[in-house]
Amino acid sequence: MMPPDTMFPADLFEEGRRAMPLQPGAMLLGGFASPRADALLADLHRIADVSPFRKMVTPGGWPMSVAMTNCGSLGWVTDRTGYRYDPRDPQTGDPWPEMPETFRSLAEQAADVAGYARFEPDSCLMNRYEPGSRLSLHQDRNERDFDAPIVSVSLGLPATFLWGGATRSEKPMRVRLYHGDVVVWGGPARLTFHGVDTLRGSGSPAGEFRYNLTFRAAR
Ligand code: MD6
Ligand code: FE
Repeated sequence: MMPPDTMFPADLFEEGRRAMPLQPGAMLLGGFASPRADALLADLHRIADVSPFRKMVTPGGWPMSVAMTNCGSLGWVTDRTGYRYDPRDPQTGDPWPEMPETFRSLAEQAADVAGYARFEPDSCLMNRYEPGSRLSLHQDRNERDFDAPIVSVSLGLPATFLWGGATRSEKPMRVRLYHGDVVVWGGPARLTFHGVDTLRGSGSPAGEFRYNLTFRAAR
């Protein structure tokens, strides 16, 4: 007979990993991406060789402290004219690199485990944080519909994720995100304010950057 604990969904995770709800609709899947992290990073670097990380300018004219690029059929961009999804990399003039199968399957499986079946991402925004980088509280609302969840994968240096509320003024909860952690959110949590606190260097074997992949159905 199978030992009873092989019947729990937690069996999908490696030993010692955890799944933790942040609020209804939002779940932290601790270490979900860890077994595939090397392959994800290899694909990330391959994409960045084609469409490099760059510090985009906000509509207000300030360069962001986080460097960004994209893969998939649409990429999130910001410039003086505003925020939008664009099928081309404005820097190269070419379409964004294709979303690799490693990325797509991870995002679909994480969404599924978190209760969002049939997630079909068409966009992956890739963020690169260096020590001193931060991302102020925001909502993700440039996608066409808010029915699809967002899947967010953390790689490299740990960071403190700020998990706020339905309004900007709610004091955010602080959640430490480590290499291999995945956060999935949607439904009642889809428009929750969130951000990333100033990244601190650590001289750790995780390298000099934190990377974050956010998968969306943007179209
Ligand atoms: C980050 N993430 O973790 C920034 N947005 O680097 C986001 O802004 C984000 O993680 C929507 C959904 C998940 C996220
Ligand atoms: Fe966001």
